[in-house]
Amino acid sequence: MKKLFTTLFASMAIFAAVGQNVTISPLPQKATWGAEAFSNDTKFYVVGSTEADADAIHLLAEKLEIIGVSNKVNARKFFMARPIIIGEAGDKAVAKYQKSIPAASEGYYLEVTPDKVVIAGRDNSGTFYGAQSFVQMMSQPKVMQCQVEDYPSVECRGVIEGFYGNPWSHSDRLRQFDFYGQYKMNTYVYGPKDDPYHRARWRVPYPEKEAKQLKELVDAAHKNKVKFVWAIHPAGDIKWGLEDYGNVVNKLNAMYDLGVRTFAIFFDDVWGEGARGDKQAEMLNYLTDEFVRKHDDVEPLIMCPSQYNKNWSNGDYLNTLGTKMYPEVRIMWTGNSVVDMIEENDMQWINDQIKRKAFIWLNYPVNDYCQSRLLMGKTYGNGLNINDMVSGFCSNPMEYAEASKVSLYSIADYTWNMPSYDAVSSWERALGALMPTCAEAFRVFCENNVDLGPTGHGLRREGESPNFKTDSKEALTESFKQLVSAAEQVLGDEKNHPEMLAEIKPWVESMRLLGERGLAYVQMAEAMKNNKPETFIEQYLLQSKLEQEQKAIISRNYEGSIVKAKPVVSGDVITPWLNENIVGLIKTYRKNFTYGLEHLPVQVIEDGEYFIKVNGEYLTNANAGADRVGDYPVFQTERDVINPQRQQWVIEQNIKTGRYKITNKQDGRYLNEKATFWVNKNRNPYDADWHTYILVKKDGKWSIQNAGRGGKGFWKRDGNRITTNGPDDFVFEIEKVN
Ligand code: LOG
Repeated sequence: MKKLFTTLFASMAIFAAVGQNVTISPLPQKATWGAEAFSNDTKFYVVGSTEADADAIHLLAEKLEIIGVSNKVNARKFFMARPIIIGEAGDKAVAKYQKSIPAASEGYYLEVTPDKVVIAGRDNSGTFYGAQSFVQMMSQPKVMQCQVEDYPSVECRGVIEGFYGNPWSHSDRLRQFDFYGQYKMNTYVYGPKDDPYHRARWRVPYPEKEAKQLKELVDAAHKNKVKFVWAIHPAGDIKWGLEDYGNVVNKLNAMYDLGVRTFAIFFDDVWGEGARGDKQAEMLNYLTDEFVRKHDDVEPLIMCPSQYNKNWSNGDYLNTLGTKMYPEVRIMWTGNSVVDMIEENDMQWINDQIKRKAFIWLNYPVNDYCQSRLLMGKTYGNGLNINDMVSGFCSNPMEYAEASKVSLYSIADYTWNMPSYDAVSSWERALGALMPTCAEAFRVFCENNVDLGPTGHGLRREGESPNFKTDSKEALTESFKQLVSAAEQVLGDEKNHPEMLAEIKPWVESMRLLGERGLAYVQMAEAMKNNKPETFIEQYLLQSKLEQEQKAIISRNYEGSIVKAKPVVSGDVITPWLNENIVGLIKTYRKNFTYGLEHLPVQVIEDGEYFIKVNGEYLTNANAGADRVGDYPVFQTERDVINPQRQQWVIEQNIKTGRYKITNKQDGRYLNEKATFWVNKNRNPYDADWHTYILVKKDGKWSIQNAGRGGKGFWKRDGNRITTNGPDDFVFEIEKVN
């Protein structure tokens, strides 16, 4: 995290000097700022429009007040307007500025003085980006004098729609392309896992309607200087050999006819035959010969390997690709694991393996593996010095296209100007750019949707819910009120960014209810302190009702939706805190009051320390090893008099969920759903999907039953240990330790 803050002050200082918070995003490579040049209602005429990039001219005409075109500066008839002199290196209009244009492709020179604007690109994209920068300047209160020399750090910058779940809609994608154009991202890889014509039915051509829409997308992307890379995922059932290679060529040709000029072949998430490196290399070479080289306007292929991260790489696979596949084929890479941030050493390693610069597929902010969470936090952790080590850097986002823009905005910043990237200030600018009329409330929302909790992929995001303070009643009230009022503001701002709101609404609603539950909790605590059981029960019931409402929320459920999620807000800070503290209050209340107990959840066994026995034998932690996972406890005939704590078990119940936690008194390890020891403190055995069981009592004996994804099996004694797939056996004797 430290890295996050170091460059912030440097970049703020530049802005402070000219009295303006935001200038150009992504931050330009070189910029000198002067005093105010003119006001933002200035009219312009364009010099150079016949030769300059048509998309740039179109953009200026759309966003600014352009009253005409001219072939020279100082055109009399436009005497109230200022000239925008525009063109690419070599064009007549910008000949005078030739030397100032950066040499790098997509670079541009932008000069603003009180009497003119110069936009001179290295190439068409450069001119377009120069125009975008100027349009941004014109949207700010003051238009400052400047000289900007700007160019990208990374060659291919952008997004890979590569997630499982609901693919983006047509209009989502159209809005994305405008956004990429605006923030200078030049690459969009089309590879939604659940588009059947991309993966499951890759041999089948798109039906007419879908093909027409794709054509529209390709055109819209190109207008924004975005390369539309169409990907095919044949790996699931590919038959190595000419017949299927021909099927791929046919499909690529069909996509070529729709305007696609860059193509990708994916082999991720397959095992067995489809994952063979030698065959993949053979096929990619074949496609290069028989398809790419048959066209003079098709770029080298991009491929996603089966071993696309270091954790999953073994044997000779990467080396085979590296040596056998034509060097121009670009190879994708997600890092040291599936979900990872990328640093210099990691790039060194993979580039050595594949003998070329890897094309980064960053699995952030994708949430297809943690669907209850929205990832709205800062995009941090990638090295700031890897720009020359990558052939591309694309982010795999969430199925929520608008919500993903918080992170994509930073991906644009990072890939355009890597050395100056600052995750904090970039995130701040994103909030203002995306939700300008409720940026503060939106900020609260984003701050409370940061971490993704424990997942198989291991990525965590720091800094969730920074304003959550629990040290006093006032602080708590303030914290919960902030959630409610921010939610209400965002929900009330429907016109601001309706597409964004439509996506995040379930999470915003959930945040409001979380805040209201918190306020009810504060009342419960107060009522108990002041000896008011009626108020306690009343607030408890209110809290329960709000919780039911919260639990009933599901993410958008439009027609054709294949994935629905139950939103979780502040899943690692406020939600668990509140749940635990409500349970704590209820337990204390039970001990001290009698009023209204029938409304509260029932405690079946009192929290405490117990012996667990079967046929008079004691369950014990066979070997102490507080850090060992996967051992199992065993039975001993005798009472352990030397280490009595080995046979003692702390049994606690979360009375709201009814689930138990059984921990060994001696070493603190808890039993998971397999009745083996678990020490991972990040998993809460009360709530976690897996580590969950309940205790049931009948005729004086106890049964332990799984209650999570581990199934509904009962625990039983099996030889010297316990297994968890038994019948409905009441075999346990549970005896309080005195
Ligand atoms: C998939 C990707 C998915 C992501 C995150 C790659 C190359 N493939 O584990 O489609 O969105 O992880 O769940 C993947 O990342 N597989």
